[in-house]
This record gives sequence, structure tokens and C-alpha cells, in this order.
Amino acid sequence: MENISVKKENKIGWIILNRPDKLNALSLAMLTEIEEAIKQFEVDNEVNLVIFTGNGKAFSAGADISQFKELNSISAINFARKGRKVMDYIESLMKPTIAMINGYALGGGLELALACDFRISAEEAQLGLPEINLGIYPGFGGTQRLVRLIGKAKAMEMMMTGDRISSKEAERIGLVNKVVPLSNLEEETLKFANKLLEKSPISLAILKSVILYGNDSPILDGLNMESLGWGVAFSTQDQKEGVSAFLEKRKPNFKGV
Ligand code: CO8
Repeated sequence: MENISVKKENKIGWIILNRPDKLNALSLAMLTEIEEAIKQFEVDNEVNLVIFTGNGKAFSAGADISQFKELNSISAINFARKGRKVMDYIESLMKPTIAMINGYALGGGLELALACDFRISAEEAQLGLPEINLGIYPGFGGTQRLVRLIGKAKAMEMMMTGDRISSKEAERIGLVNKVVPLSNLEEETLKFANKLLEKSPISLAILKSVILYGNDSPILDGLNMESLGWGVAFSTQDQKEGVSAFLEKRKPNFKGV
């Protein structure tokens, strides 16, 4: 891969955006590589969780603006749809995902982080959706995901002013889960990841679908999904293991089946 680097370590799949000289701007080629990496991690039994981060001083400064010059209305829609497709794919991955925000997370870069389940940010990072300053607006799902995550007022403020906010402010408004100094970012992210890795991967997968799809449905449908998911969880060996471990006063050993 030319624009990202990928590695597997201790059940974690890493996707590291790797165009540091361009602040990890998301080109069409990079989006394709991210999609490919997700495709591999999706079916890899040695990967139970995926972490995105950036090489250098940015997580990602957004879609590659240099590619905008060639766009007309049709190709702009295609660019946006390509990005959206990749973000939707990330969001729907049945394994937990974490954006480890090491620096600027702007525009499409923040939209990528929004498609992840969790965001852990370096104190030094800045977040924003500055597209309005280019005469456009977020096009990789941000207009919808940000509103759902932090509510309309703050989301509209971020999108309509284009102002960047600090990680601390992002934490205050519920945009990021945790803020830590850059020097501890990887350690703290791994601590968080390891908590998730101790759980049953299959229960996490069912829970993630119930939360994601339930959240976008009328509440009765969501509640029904919750009950049905419960039934599915009870058909797994991990559920038997979890209950047995509790009764036998030991730590469960979940296998993801
Ligand atoms: N695209 C392409 N190149 C970029 C981008 C970008 N988004 N951001 C930075 N770069 C490049 C710079 O051009 C520069 O390249 P070079 O050295 O060749 O001149 C290099 O990265 C370093 O950047 P700076 O010199 O600007 O670094 P600074 O530390 O001075 O500034 C900033 C950092 C503040 C992050 C600044 O680079 C900046 O404002 N970047 C643009 C941020 C932005 O506007 N992002 C939104 C992009 S649009 C978007 O994401 C839309 C998503 C939906 C798209 C739908 C498809 C149509």
C-alpha cells in the first residue's frame, strides 16, 4: 500500500494513514487502500479490533483538496460517494473501531473518525469541519453523523463556522471519548482497546449492530432488535462461558463462538 500502512499486533489491526507531507489528506487512492485494508481485517480471525491513526503531525487534514480542481458536479458526487462508502463500511464493521487522533482531524479526516466507534484524542490535536471555507460542506457522512453524535446546535456551529476546536472542547461536547497527552496516546488507546479485547467478540458484534441499526430506527424496532439480539447471544458458547465463569468465580475465556 502506498498511502497507508497496515499491521496486525495482539488481535489489533492498525490502519495508519501515511502521507505525512500532505497531512494525510484523503486522496481517492488512499480511500481505496483503506477499503482494501478493512476488507482484509473484516475476515481475519486474528483481528478483533481496528485502530486508525495518522503518521506525522496530523490524523488527517481531510479530503485531498488538490484533487478538487478536476472535479465537476458529477465527479464531485462520485468522490463524495466513494468516501461515504468507505466511511459506511468502517462504521458497519462488526469489530470495534477506534480513531486514535494524534493531530489535526479536519474535514474528511474528522468524518473518518466519526465513522469509528470511539475517538481517543491527543491533547495537542485540533478537530474541525472547515469545508465551508472552501465553499463546500462535509461530504463523507459528517452532516449526519456529527448531528447524531453531539446534537444539532454544536454540530451546526462546527459545520457552519468551520472553526477548529481543541480536544478538550471536543471531549466536553461528547465528540471524543478521552483526551490524553500525545506522549501517552498509544498507551492509553491500547489500554482502552484491551478492555474491549477481553470481551466476547461475538457479543460485541451483536451489541454494535443493535446500537447502530437500532439508533437509526423507530424505538420499537430498536427494542425488538435488542430482544432478538439477546436470543442470538444466548445461542453462543461465549454466553455459556460468561455465565459459567461468573458462577465459578473465575475470569471468562471468550472465544468468539
Ligand atoms: N488536501 C491536500 N493537501 C493538504 C490538505 C488537504 N486537505 N491539508 C494540508 N495539505 C497539504 C498542504 O497543501 C501542504 O502541502 P505542500 O507542503 O505541498 O504545500 C502540506 O499538506 C502541509 O500543510 P500546511 O503547510 O498547510 O500545514 P500547516 O501546519 O501550515 O497548516 C492546516 C495545517 C491548518 C491543517 C492546513 O493544512 C489546512 O488548513 N488544511 C486544509 C484543511 C481543510 O480545509 N480540510 C477540509 C478538506 S475538504 C474535505 O475534507 C471534504 C470532505 C468531503 C469531500 C467530498 C468530495 C467532493
